[in-house]
Amino acid sequence: MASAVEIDAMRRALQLARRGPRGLNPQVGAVILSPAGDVLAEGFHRGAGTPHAEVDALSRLSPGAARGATAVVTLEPCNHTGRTGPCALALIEAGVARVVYALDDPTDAAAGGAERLRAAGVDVESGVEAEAARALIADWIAVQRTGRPHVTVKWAQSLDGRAAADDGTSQWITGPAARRDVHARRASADAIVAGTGTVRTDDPALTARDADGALLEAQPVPVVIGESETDPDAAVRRHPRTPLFYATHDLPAVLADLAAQGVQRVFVEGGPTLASAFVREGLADEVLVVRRAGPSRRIASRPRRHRGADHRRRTAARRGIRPQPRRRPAGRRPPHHPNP
Ligand code: AOF
Ligand code: ZN
Repeated sequence: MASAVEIDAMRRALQLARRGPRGLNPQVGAVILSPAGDVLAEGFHRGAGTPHAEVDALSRLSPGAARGATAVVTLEPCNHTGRTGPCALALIEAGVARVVYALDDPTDAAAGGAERLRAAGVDVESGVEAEAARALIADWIAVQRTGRPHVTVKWAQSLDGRAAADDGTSQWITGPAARRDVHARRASADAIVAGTGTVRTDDPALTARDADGALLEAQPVPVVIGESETDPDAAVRRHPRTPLFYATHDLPAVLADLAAQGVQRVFVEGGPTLASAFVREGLADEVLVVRRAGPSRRIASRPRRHRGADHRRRTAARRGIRPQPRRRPAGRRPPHHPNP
């Protein structure tokens, strides 16, 4: 059982973890406690290629100072040599007597640290504050599982059900409340995606702003997908971060490449062509439908009346045309009857 002091230390380690960046590696924090329960050192991971949280904490201690200590870490100490060496070994070599961690490492490459520690005689306990630790790195865990970032598609729809006004003025399709919400969602993404068509017609800045229009500090990277060229003067080229251009329609390949660059969450902003491509290809984890509606007036959606075959036949007869048979979904074709 973890002691109250260890649980407190884990909460502190979670705070430390949040100081690190989202990216290719998970955010991880560590606290080293003396046998009496005093904090000896703290550490956190500052991103791929830099020391892991445990090693960062140990590096703040003089040699031998961690002998008999307890290491409290938000993720199972790794067991592999990646960009850095195995943390399990570093803890063993420092003489740590006990390790308390929150979550098992979900990757095949790095897992096994707990076993290695136990085999070396270290007392190991897992699952402490696991839910908070999981919530902190949920997006990173999902990327490990799926190989691509989480995708939210913004689906702008006017009240007549169309995705954009015919004159291309689609940037005003949302009400003020919806625009605020969209900015909040932009800011919580790691990348904002738009198609070349939208960049051409709407010239969006693809920046995250506050209610007064001021740039927020954290800016997701702008991503432009499509084969038509982007104007050298396009607003997106003045974005505080260098935009990524993908001259392709291969969306899974784009997402895999973004994941390989540490992007965990993308927000697909525009426009209707790109949005429907993400949805059609089954790549949308979440669709955000925003509609033109005043801030105080709620507009209930009116379900479309389902019109049966009779209605279609009557309408067609009135217009003097022969109705086309409705296409059946694939795989549900009627048995084939050859002509006698
Ligand atoms: C830890 N402590 O602070 C972190 C861990 O390529 P590397 O060497 O940076 O290893 C990255 C992997 O290590 C990463 O995918 C994850 O499994 C684990 N991250 N492990 O013991 C840490 N950030
Ligand atoms: Zn490690």
